[in-house]
Amino acid sequence: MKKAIIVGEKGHSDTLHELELLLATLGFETIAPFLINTKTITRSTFITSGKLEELKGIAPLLEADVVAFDFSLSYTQLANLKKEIPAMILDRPRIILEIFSKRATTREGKIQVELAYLKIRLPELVNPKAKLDQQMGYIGGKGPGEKKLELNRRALSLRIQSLKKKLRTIEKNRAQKRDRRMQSDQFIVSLVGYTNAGKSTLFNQLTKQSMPTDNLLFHTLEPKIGKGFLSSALHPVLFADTVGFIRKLPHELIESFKSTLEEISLSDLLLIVLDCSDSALIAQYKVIQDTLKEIHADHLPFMLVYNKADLPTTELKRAEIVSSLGDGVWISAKTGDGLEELRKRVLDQLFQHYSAKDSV
Ligand SMILES: Nc1nc2c(ncn2[C@@H]2O[C@H](COP(=O)(O)OP(=O)(O)OP(=O)(O)O)[C@@H](O)[C@H]2O)c(=O)[nH]1
Ligand SMILES: [Mg+2]
Repeated sequence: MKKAIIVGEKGHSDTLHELELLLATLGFETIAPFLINTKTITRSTFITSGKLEELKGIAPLLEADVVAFDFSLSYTQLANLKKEIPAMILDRPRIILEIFSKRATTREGKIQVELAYLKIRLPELVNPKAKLDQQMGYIGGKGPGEKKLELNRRALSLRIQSLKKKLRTIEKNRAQKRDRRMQSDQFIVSLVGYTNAGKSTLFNQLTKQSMPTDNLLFHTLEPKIGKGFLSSALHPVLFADTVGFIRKLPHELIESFKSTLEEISLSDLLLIVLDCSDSALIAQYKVIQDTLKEIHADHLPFMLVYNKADLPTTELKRAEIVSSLGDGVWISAKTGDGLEELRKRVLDQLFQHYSAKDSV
């Protein structure tokens, strides 16, 4: 397993731990944190020259393969760090992009990732002499499209145009499917939330499908829709499993995935799936709210689903969570506990909001 040093901000253990999970998803083991003070960041190397000296010494000593920054670095900063430190240098957007690139399976997903990739790496791609040398298979090696490209700005912008065009065609098809769904009078209930909260596990329970689930971040990339019953006497509703949210999701990725994400805004109800065993729950909820706003889905009726209730949380902790975030249904998607109550509450909410729509 390759070894990583993670560079993060003092006092931000939650996001550092998350970076560790992101790296683990890529098969890197975190061997040491390296804490810095962001009040002193510099334009040329991000960290101060003193910190850089320290890092230059530590990286080879610990035999680190990677130095991963829990920040977004400019191309110049990355290139300068690369010159000084004998290890692969990565920042958070590139790590997330790398995971997305590994997860994309549909044609649309692949195009969306390539678009984000080209935008993020544009400065270095058009400047091949100063190119950051080989990093991971995708990010630092040959990216999609890069093989075929003359690395010049004109070729790149042509490639970007052509990808956008392809994406528009796929989007049109998807819009048609979606319109048919909207006309079918079936309710659409979307499962949204932070990555790894248990959305796919819950989706599988509700729809009897078998979406892959794993203790990895961004396991689900492309949305999936499945039928499920709220009561045996009623019509099915459509449940949608969606890509998880995360803090500092690269803007280029949100842009590329916007059309997929915006489908969430056409739901009749959102189930906000929360991992109640995660100590960063409250910060995660804030990210969920911000992301929903960004994809224009913050006006929708929603219900809080406190998942992983089988894991230990004291009653006091539960009371604290509810007083900070609000009332919700406590479930375990893993054991199935609380799912009957959840179905009942979903039904009630749909009735309450849409009693005019007569399919339930
Ligand atoms: N203990 C416990 N673990 C759960 C529960 N629900 C999900 N998990 C575990 O949490 C991990 C993530 O579950 P997923 O369903 O893949 O989560 P997700 O929200 O779809 O994650 P991404 O698609 O990666 O964003 C898996 O290891 C699940 O087995 C639960 O109720 N209890
Ligand atoms: Mg999932």
